[in-house]
Amino acid sequence: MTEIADPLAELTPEALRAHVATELTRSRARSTALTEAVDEADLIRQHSPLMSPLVWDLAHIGSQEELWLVRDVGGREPLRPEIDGLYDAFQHTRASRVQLPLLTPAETRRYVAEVREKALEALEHSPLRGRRLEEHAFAFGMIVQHEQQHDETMLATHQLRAGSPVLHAEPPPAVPVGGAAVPVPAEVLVPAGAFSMGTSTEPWALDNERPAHQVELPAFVIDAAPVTNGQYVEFLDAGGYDEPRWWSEAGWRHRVEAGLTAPQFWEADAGGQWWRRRFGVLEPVHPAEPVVHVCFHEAAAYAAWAGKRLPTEAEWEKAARWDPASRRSRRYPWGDEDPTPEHANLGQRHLGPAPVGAYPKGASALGVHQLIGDVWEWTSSGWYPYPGFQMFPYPEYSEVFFGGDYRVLRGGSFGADPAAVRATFRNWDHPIRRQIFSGFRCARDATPAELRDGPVR
Ligand code: AVJ
Ligand code: FE
Repeated sequence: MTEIADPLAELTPEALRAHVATELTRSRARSTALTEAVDEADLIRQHSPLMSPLVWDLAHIGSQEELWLVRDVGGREPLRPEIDGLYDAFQHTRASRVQLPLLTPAETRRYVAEVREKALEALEHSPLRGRRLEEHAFAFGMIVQHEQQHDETMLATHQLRAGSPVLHAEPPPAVPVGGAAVPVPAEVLVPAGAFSMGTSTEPWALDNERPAHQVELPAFVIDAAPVTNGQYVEFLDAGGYDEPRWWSEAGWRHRVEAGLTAPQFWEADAGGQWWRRRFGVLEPVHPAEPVVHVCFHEAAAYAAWAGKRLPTEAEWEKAARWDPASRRSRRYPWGDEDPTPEHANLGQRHLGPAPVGAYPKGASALGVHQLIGDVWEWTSSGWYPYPGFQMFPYPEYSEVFFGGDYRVLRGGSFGADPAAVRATFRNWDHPIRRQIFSGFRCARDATPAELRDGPVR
């Protein structure tokens, strides 16, 4: 059960530098598009107390880049030390950032451009080996991912923004991408046994994904696709939101206090048809698309109603990575190659999840679909370090959040960039959050009959 080789190890320093420069440029193009889509007033406005003003995210992207690439790797003096505190996520809550004396949009754009210029100089001068921070261009990869993560956050802010649409993209594919349709079963049986979870070789994997370690799991059954809007409507129609027995105690309390009646951004018309508002467009809810904008408690309640449960994080990762033929864990469900548009709905190519069955080439070795892309998937697992965890390079990315009330999400959404998603990637959030692009799939223990005969479909 060996892990795959480091995919960047083959690159010459020049090729690695070119790769990093491309990724930095691609991320910045996205940040620019997200912040040029709206006017000045919208950039500095607080669209929701859950989110920062867009102009804060942009300057914070620059601030982190300055800290790691310009000051640390580049060894340069601070460009604007007086603003460090403003853009430190730990000094100010998201709700309070709108009141800070933030840089104006024009100052912010100048600042991030200046930082980028100096970061590219640091890229020219770094040997990209030696120090662990520079080995395989890790610091650059970390900053690319950080920018892409904040771009997804800004996309969630756009979703909360009132007013007419400003973002545009091709609709998600209505037919399977890149080939013939593959029937998607309801469920897949994952055989009992050990698998390698996490990674010790993926060069840009963050500290919380490390190290690779063996995890032994009993056989279990997992949904072959995320739960769809159509399935979720059945839960609504069955009165699921009025039945405390499907909800945990904390979940029911939250359901009542927050007045939850359906996924966020949904509304029913007089005829009982569900509509949803997405990036300023009101559309009928599409029954074949994965449900999105549900919190952990809603996901867990649906699973209980369906006679199932949420998968653990380990179950999700085994379903995604374990290849019974080679007996090893892959980087992605489909293999070790980086994602292409035929594999997964990532990178804001579309402004929503694609219908179930859209990505036959993205299925895992075990036949589980759409694990990567479309929607972040809630798991039942809390946010804990793996055995052998070593904080790197700073505690505020992962470590300070361990052990809280957070739940782990896996897989990445349509708004997550390929650079910031892998089958080992771990996300986390409060169980009540649903402004993120969150959905789920269900799992259950295998029955004795399934253990004997294979899955019942
Ligand atoms: C990994 C998405 C939980 O946005 O809070 C961004 C990523 N960390 N800047 C977050 C992150 C620092 C983080 N999540
Ligand atoms: Fe950040």
